[in-house]
Amino acid sequence: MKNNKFRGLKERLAMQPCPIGCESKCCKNCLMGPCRLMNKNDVGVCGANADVISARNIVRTVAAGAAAHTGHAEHMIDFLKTKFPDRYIERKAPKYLLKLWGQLGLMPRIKHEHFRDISEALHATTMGVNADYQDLLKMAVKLGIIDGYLGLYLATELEDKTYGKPKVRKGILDLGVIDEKKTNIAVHGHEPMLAEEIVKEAKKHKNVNVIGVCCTGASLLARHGVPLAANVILQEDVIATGLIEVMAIDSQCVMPSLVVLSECYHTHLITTNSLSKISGVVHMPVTDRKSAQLVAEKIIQMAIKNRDKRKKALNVDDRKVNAVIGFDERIADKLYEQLRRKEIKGTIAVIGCRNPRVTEDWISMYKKLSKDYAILTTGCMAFEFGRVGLLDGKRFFHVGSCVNNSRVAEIFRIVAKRLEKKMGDAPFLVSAPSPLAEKCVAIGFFFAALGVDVHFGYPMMIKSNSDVEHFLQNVLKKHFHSRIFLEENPERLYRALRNYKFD
Ligand code: BF8
Repeated sequence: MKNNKFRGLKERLAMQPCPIGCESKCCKNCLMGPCRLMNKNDVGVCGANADVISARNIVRTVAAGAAAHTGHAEHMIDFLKTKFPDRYIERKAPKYLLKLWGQLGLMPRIKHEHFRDISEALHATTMGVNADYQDLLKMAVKLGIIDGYLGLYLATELEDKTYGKPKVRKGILDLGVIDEKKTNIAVHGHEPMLAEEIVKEAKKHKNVNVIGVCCTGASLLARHGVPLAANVILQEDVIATGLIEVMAIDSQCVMPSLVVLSECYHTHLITTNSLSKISGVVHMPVTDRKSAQLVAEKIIQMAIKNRDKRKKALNVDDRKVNAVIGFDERIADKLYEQLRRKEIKGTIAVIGCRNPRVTEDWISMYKKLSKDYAILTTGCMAFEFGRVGLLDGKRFFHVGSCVNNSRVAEIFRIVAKRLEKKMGDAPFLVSAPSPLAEKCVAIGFFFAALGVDVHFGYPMMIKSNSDVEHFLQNVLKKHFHSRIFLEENPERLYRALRNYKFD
């Protein structure tokens, strides 16, 4: 059914976020609520105080993020019909961390059993189960470890084995990579199994242009130099060019708004992951390499046919920017040398989403900081640096998609080892100035568990002056040498980092 009442992202943003939810003082874990704590000593109907509510919300957020990343790895395992690796975390993590996590009771269960840890986090946060905010936050750290190793590391490793490692080369990005003269197929999401087949198949057709969106796009850019059209906030703009014949969706960060929008144009939306169906959208299941290849062929034929249906009035955008892309852990040695020679003070990984609620100019702040620090970047933030021409491969390094934050963790691990330090004592910071998805919070907890300080630039449930904040700063510091902190003002973070003393 045609629906011409499409309201774009900018219009929808007029709906203000709930200020109580923003501070994580809202609980809807049972039907006596939702309870909203307005005053200092308020408690919910069940008696849960602000710290318990906030900690429960954090645990649920990290559990959801970890479920998405470990789900990504699991879908790769199903797709490849391969086995879940044995003792994966034990083989990947540094020994001193395994010892520490063991002492603190944070070692995830082995093999597939980590899904039980995720389900138990949901159980623990249901009404009337765990009301110890410290214990809950410890659970969030454990989920972070699960997210990092059994999500980010495992997904990246399986993808690298199947599709190859990235290569340092020139790439292009921004909406102008959509080519008016060609048949355009957008691949959008995070799990690149179908997109990889589409890229392969498209080589047989001279006039087919494959372009990436979000992290499926970032991974194709890093591995094969496939042009990247958009990050999360530009996904609607991709369709609004009127030049996209098919958008093939796999999973995660896909706005449901695309359905109504695509009806305004000739674009066919196709979902392909059984978890990620959208009502009103044709579903073509991709479950293994054979089905991926067949669906890829079908989609290309469908796109070629659909090109004749393009409407005349098109919002063609010709912005496109060159970038140096395709970095991975192989730059660790170079960063170590730069640190040793005191050419840089440290390494900052600017990761995560581009939340349209965040209007501060973080990019200029990091540009200034890049005089003192090497900047690694992934996901939607990497796209933001690319758009303004900062991905030069000299001070700014594009390290791929969000699951490729495992490459950041590896770089940190290798550099710290060469410095003969623990990661918690090396000059590293992870900064997510504009988080949007639960996955981004899970990644933050992973790096905190590794001992790396983590900055968030948007109030992802970290309320100032609370016991939760105290835990995330001081208790983490004591055990891991890390802290998770909120700073919404770029200038303040700049001043703090310029004179930062890494201990
Ligand atoms: O995994 S950065 S909005 S696209 S969640 Fe999503 Fe956030 Fe973008 Fe990729 Ni990552």
